[in-house]
Amino acid sequence: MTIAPHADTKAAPVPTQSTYQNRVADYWNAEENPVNLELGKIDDLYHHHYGVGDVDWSVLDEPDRELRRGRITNELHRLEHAQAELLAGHLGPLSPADRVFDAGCGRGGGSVVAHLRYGCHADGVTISAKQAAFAGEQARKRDIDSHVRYHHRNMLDTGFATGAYAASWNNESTMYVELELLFAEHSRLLRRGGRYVVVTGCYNDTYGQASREVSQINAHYICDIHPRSEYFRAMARHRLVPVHVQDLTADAIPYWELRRQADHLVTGIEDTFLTAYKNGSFQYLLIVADRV
Ligand code: SAH
Ligand code: GPP
Ligand code: MG
Repeated sequence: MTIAPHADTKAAPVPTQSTYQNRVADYWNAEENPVNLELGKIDDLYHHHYGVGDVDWSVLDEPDRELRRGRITNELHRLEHAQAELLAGHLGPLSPADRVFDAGCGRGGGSVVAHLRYGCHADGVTISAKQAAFAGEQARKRDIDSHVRYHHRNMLDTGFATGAYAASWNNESTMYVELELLFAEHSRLLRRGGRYVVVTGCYNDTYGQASREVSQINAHYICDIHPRSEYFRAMARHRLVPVHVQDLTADAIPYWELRRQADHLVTGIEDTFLTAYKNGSFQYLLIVADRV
């Protein structure tokens, strides 16, 4: 007797990982930064990306220290959420019958945002077993676990069904993988006419090579920030044709200006981001592409 596997599962949940990928998983299994957990607690949307848009600087005027901290936390979360909504807005139009793939899903906020917006099915993939379990628990608590699922897998080798996805994205997760392998997998998973969206930090080719600050960010997160050019080269090789490109660098700076003043949340990387953005070596980028 043969047992038909469920369309989007496979026997071995986590394929062979490199030593590097094991170290990345260790980082995310251990990560408990207040800047991520305290923001997520506000509305149970846990994001592991930064934020875009103007800061409401009046939050700093609050004289009571604890209230001021609370207002700063809320404001940073508002800016992170704005980024999640910006990305999600480019995935559509989508219908509740559609399926989307969240590559490098963290604690799961992005897939929840996409589901709430479109009613679609979502598969989020993270290399961290702890994050996948955390995100799954959040989906159960919201009672959306029939639609939003999280998997402890490698986004380069998901085992999901070919052509099954109407849209897919990476929100700050491309710097952990080789882009050629990543876009090959997105291209395989997306149906023809499907939509791919990436928000990422990249180094600016016009600067030359990676700056000291870019290298410091790499060391901080154990990642490998790619040059801007590499995105377009690798997408073109994998039938992903850009339809919209937006330089979000100027929109990304206010978030860091506020975060550096959040003494209850800082991690120590804030000034490095600001220097990198301001010296022109680093850019925050949105790319929207069609799978042709
Ligand atoms: N997109 C999420 C999380 C970004 S943090 C958000 O916006 O909130 C980077 C994520 O990439 C982490 O969840 C990490 O586990 C994941 N990641 C890194 N390398 C991966 C790989 N090879 N396969 C799957 N996930 C990976
Ligand atoms: C995740 O955010 C950070 C990354 C995926 C790595 C680097 C991103 C670049 C754009 C270079 P996080 O929310 O976990 O980070 P933090 O703890 O600093 O808020
Ligand atoms: Mg964060």
